[in-house]
Amino acid sequence: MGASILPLPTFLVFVSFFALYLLPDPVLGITRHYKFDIKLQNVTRLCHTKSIVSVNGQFPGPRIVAREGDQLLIKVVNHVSNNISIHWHGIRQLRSGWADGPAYITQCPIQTGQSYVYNFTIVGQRGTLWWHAHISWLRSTLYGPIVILPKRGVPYPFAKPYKEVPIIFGEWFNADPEAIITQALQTGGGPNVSDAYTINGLPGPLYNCSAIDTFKLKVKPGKTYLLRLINAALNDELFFSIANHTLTVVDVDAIYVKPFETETLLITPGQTTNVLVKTKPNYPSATFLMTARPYVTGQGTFDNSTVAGILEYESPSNGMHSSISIKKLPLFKPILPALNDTSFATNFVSKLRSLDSAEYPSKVPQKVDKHFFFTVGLGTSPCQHKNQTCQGPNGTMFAASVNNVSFAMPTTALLQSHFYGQSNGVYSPEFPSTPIMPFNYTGNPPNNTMVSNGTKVVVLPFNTSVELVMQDTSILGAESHPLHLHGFNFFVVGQGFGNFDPSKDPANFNLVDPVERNTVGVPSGGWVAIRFLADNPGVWFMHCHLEVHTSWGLKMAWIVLDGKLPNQKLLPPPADLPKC
Ligand SMILES: *[C@@H]1O[C@H](CO)[C@@H](O)[C@H](O)[C@H]1NC(C)=O
Ligand SMILES: *[C@@H]1O[C@H](CO)[C@@H](O)[C@H](O)[C@H]1NC(C)=O
Ligand SMILES: *[C@@H]1O[C@H](CO)[C@@H](O)[C@H](O)[C@H]1NC(C)=O
Ligand SMILES: *[C@@H]1O[C@H](CO)[C@@H](O)[C@H](O)[C@H]1NC(C)=O
Ligand SMILES: *[C@@H]1O[C@H](CO)[C@@H](O)[C@H](O)[C@H]1NC(C)=O
Ligand SMILES: *[C@@H]1O[C@H](CO)[C@@H](O)[C@H](O)[C@H]1NC(C)=O
Ligand SMILES: *[C@@H]1O[C@H](CO)[C@@H](O)[C@H](O)[C@H]1NC(C)=O
Ligand SMILES: *[C@@H]1O[C@H](CO)[C@@H](O)[C@H](O)[C@H]1NC(C)=O
Ligand SMILES: *[C@@H]1O[C@H](CO)[C@@H](O)[C@H](O)[C@H]1NC(C)=O
Ligand SMILES: *[C@@H]1O[C@H](CO)[C@@H](O)[C@H](O)[C@H]1NC(C)=O
Ligand SMILES: *[C@@H]1O[C@H](CO)[C@@H](O)[C@H](O)[C@H]1NC(C)=O
Ligand SMILES: *[C@@H]1O[C@H](CO)[C@@H](O)[C@H](O)[C@H]1NC(C)=O
Ligand SMILES: [Cu+2]
Repeated sequence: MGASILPLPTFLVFVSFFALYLLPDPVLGITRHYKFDIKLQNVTRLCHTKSIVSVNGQFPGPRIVAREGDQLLIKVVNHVSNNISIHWHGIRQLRSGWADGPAYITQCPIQTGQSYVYNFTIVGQRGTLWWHAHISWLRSTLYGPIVILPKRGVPYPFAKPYKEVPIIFGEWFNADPEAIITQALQTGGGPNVSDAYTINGLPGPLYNCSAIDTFKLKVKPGKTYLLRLINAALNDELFFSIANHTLTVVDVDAIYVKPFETETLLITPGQTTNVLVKTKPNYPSATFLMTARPYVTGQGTFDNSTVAGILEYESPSNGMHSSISIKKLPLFKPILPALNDTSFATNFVSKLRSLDSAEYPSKVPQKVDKHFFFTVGLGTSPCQHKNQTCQGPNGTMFAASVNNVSFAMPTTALLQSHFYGQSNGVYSPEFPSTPIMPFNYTGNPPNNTMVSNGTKVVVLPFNTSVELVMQDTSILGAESHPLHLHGFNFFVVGQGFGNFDPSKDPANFNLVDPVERNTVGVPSGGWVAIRFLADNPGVWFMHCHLEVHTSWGLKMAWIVLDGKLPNQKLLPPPADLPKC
């Protein structure tokens, strides 16, 4: 039928006007409903079957797909004996702190048989984030991707990929991770390490009894794929590479960056990285491994194994490569940096810059209202068992702290206490803004390695512009710590090795196009400086995303007070908010 232009009948104009009126506004976004049933599921990996806590019987858990501007209503129903809470990692949660999820910080846990609807809107973010349990070590099996597409009709600032594929790294334990952390906290020693790393839940062919459990990415030649990488491992930063294929980094933590090419990338727990991969123009006579293994700076034992998936070119229809012949093709394996390659790590993170275009300007605070200097690292606490030695250093228990305060978890949620003005006996607003006893943070360890403890927070007036320097300590050996801040993105304005020098280092800060993100690695034996605007009222957790360090107390919270205007205030709690 040829094209002909006809005047629209009046009734059609009416209908289309009405339809437009009734259809969701593409700019404001739509409401998307999800239901998460938390239940047990049997899973077999490495020839070992065990019962895991999962969402909707899926491992890894279901993918959430939304557009920037959409509202999400996610009903979480707890059918297991564990207490549960779910965190939407990296979502800003503007005024909706009740939906953030860390147990005993913004909510009491969802107890057995209970449910809670997480209600939040995605504002000003597009890329990849993820969700995970935020209580004890349950996130070892409770995690999944959050894919945030740009608003309808808004293109990516790079060529539209042919396909998009989430790739989520995890850590598999043959034993029950809850038993592992319980045992470690009792003995005071380091927890048992994992048995494998996983890609989309699968360890891959480099482990015994695991070849069938291999993630395969089937590709066509001459196309561009967008890989949405997420590090959901419990305790390990990871190097990642694909043999014979270059990665172009375009987005981290749901913020666009200036694109750059790399053969290998580093991703800490809590971080996400979107990369473009261009496939070869013609069918290669080969298949290619994609692998990940840890970057480790600490002194404890760790899982040094390698997870692998396969990048496989689909058989062309002309039959030149049958699926049988593909199996006989040579297999190429990428070469990853040494497990302790700090110079690679430093070089990689120095390439990350925010896009800072007219459309996506970098809004790094130029002036600072409040400066903070926090030491982060390990220490010890006295053995809790009378007449027994503990398995931490010199018979003590491992601990970890920020400014020597090891965070003591409250038994009720901080956000409720704050909202109802009942902080008494729950938390104190006395978190030190600098170390109480300065020392040579990266020099010889001090004689006294014991930490103090308490439930202390920093209170910030609305719209305070904050600069925070986080300094690694060498008390039990220098170590890189991926610090994650809830409720905000921050700008990484500087970093370096040794002790931060407030008289010299700020002169080198990048206040033009620093990378904006929600999780940053504090360099091993060094420091990192971040800036953020405290424009989101609520209680916001900040912690190391190496779960064992969080368990040992490397965590604290910020309270951002309400502003004066009505739209600068935390909303009241939802009626179904769980109680302690
Ligand atoms: C898991 O396996 C055990 C032992 O075979 C069985 O008793 C249990 O019902 C299974 N659980 C589920 C959720 O399938
Ligand atoms: C979700 O939160 C918004 C406020 O941000 C509120 O207006 C709305 O009623 C809530 N929706 C549900 C289903 O609770
Ligand atoms: C941790 O490893 C030790 C030594 O292999 C073992 O005896 C212990 O049972 C393990 N703990 C857990 C909780 O699996
Ligand atoms: C893959 O890379 C290796 C090492 O650089 C090289 O020897 C090999 O020829 C490449 N293979 C293909 C199919 O590109
Ligand atoms: C991993 O650790 C084991 C035991 O400590 C060791 O035998 C092995 O060589 C290590 N592998 C790598 C790749 O470093
Ligand atoms: C990294 O490990 C290798 C051996 O595994 C060691 O020779 C080297 O000194 C280490 N490098 C650093 C910077 O610790
Ligand atoms: C600990 O040792 C002291 C003396 O050595 C003894 O009196 C006490 O009963 C012991 N306590 C426990 C809990 O074993
Ligand atoms: C443990 O004790 C030894 C010897 O007394 C000492 O050299 C070392 O520094 C101590 N380590 C810690 C972590 O306290
Ligand atoms: C801190 O210790 C390091 C390593 O021992 C040393 O090089 C540095 O000079 C010390 N710094 C100060 C200020 O004492
Ligand atoms: C630390 O211990 C050493 C040896 O026991 C001692 O010489 C030194 O004075 C102590 N340093 C401090 C700051 O107490
Ligand atoms: C916390 O500190 C108090 C002293 O302020 C101490 O009695 C208690 O044992 C500490 N708790 C832990 C878990 O270290
Ligand atoms: C679950 O959370 C409630 C409220 O904090 C607490 O009283 C209870 O002991 C917890 N139960 C388990 C199994 O951890
Ligand atoms: Cu840490």
